[in-house]
Amino acid sequence: MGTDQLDQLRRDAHAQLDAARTTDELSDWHARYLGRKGALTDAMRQLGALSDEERPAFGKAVNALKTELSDAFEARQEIVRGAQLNEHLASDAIDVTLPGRPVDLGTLHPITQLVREVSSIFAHLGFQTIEGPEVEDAYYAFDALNIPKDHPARDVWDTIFVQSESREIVLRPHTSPMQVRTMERLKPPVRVIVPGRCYRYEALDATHEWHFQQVEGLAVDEHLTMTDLKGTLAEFARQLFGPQRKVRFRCDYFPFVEPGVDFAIDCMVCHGDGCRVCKGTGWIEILGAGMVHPNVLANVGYDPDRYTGWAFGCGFERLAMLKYGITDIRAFYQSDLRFLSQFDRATA
Ligand code: 2U9
Repeated sequence: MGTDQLDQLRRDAHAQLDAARTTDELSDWHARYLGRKGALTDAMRQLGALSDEERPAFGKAVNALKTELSDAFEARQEIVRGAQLNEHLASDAIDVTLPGRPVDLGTLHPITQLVREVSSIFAHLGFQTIEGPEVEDAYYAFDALNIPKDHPARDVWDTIFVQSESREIVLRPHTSPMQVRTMERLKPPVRVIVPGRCYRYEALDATHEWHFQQVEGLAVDEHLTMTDLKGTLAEFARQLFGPQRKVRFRCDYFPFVEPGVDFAIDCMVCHGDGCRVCKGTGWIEILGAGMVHPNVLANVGYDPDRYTGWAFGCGFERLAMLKYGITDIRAFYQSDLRFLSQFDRATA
């Protein structure tokens, strides 16, 4: 190979390099000219065949060409990469004028929304919300609440037992165990509400679930009377079901309160005339309540001669059914989005 051929090689190399448009074409070019088996390595190999006079000048020329082509390669590589990047940016560009794709957001379960609403109403009346364990010692679920072992009242709660040998452990049938625990821990005045999931061994139908959510409230202090109970519950019902609600208190029996009452509001559908919702009576019972039994106060170490208290308990599903006109309790726990997505206040 002579200087002429080297010149030709140089021209070809530059021409092909200028024609390379992609990184693949660039690496082919690199292999063809600068690679281990490329044209310049070939040219170097031919040095041996030259005469002593020709060799130094040719060797120098090949080395110079190698440097020149390497520099040219790097420069071209910059240009090709830049062009490819621009092409990508152009083809992936986002059209900010297009309307966005809708994102489906989940919503809070209707019962969760109601738990928050009830907690907020009672927070404004000075009550703290507390939560407790769903698996409980029978002492807290029954004995401490004035329902001794073998007492017939215990059968009223169709309890699910987790263990019954050495110690009776139950799935709590109401949230009352947590009020007992709270009273054991704190001195009066006590004002708490306890929302939470409860369990009962029930045959299922449109108004009975084996698990449901309940809220119970408890206030204990000196000089508390039934008037405090009546005022607080009336305020609660009016905030939840409308300010014009009439309320009714009637005698009832629960072992942990004395006297006990059932609490009703006038029917918000027929306003007392009688309809299907109120079963023709004009009244809807929404919760049970009463003055805390002195035995329950004594069980937690409060002096029943000094302190009095009142308490209430009600089922959230029943409240929600009344508030939203739902006729089957099972709808809450079937995870049917057609039902759940109707309660789409994002957060409450
Ligand atoms: C303590 C003392 C007293 C809570 C009360 C009721 C009346 C009541 C049921 C109604 C339907 C619950 O959802 S339901 O099954 N509850 O009628 N609950 S008084 O009394 C207490 C609670 C805790 C320490």
